[in-house]
Amino acid sequence: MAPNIRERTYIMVKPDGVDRGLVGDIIARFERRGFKLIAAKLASPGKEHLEKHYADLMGKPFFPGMIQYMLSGPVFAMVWEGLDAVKTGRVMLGATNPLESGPGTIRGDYALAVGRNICHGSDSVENAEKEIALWFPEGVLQYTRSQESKVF
Ligand code: RTP
Repeated sequence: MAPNIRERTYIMVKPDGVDRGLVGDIIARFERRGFKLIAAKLASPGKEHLEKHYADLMGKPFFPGMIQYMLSGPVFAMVWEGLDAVKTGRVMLGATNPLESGPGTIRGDYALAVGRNICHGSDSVENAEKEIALWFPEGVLQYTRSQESKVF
């Protein structure tokens, strides 16, 4: 099967990442890796929207605190496209618990606490599609970069 160079993932800088001025660094990491930015915006989602995003975790003991954290300031929502974007995006983020994240990953470089772990990344292609539809109901851009057709 031909490699899917159009796989998409939803990446979101959480309120602590925006507050600490890490948006530019996180964008730069995905750009340098070779992914293509196809949507981005600063947003202040409400409780209902966040509960939809984290619906799978409803009922977990940390859920109310996590929603409060996500409501504490704006988030920076992005869609990145490229080969293996979902899995590679998760590798670039590091483990959910920053203490288990290696250096060179976003969480491994900038975070210590699971409850303040800087960034979200979709965990499957199916969830990526759902999250992109939830955060970008207006749609995303389609364009071709000059070098991408020569890479594969
Ligand atoms: P995310 O959805 O934010 O990318 O995180 P993830 O897939 O790596 O981890 P997940 O299990 O989906 O957890 C979502 C977010 O909930 C917070 N959390 N707190 N024990 C705790 O206090 C705890 N466990 C999870 C984190 O912010 C985590 O990213």
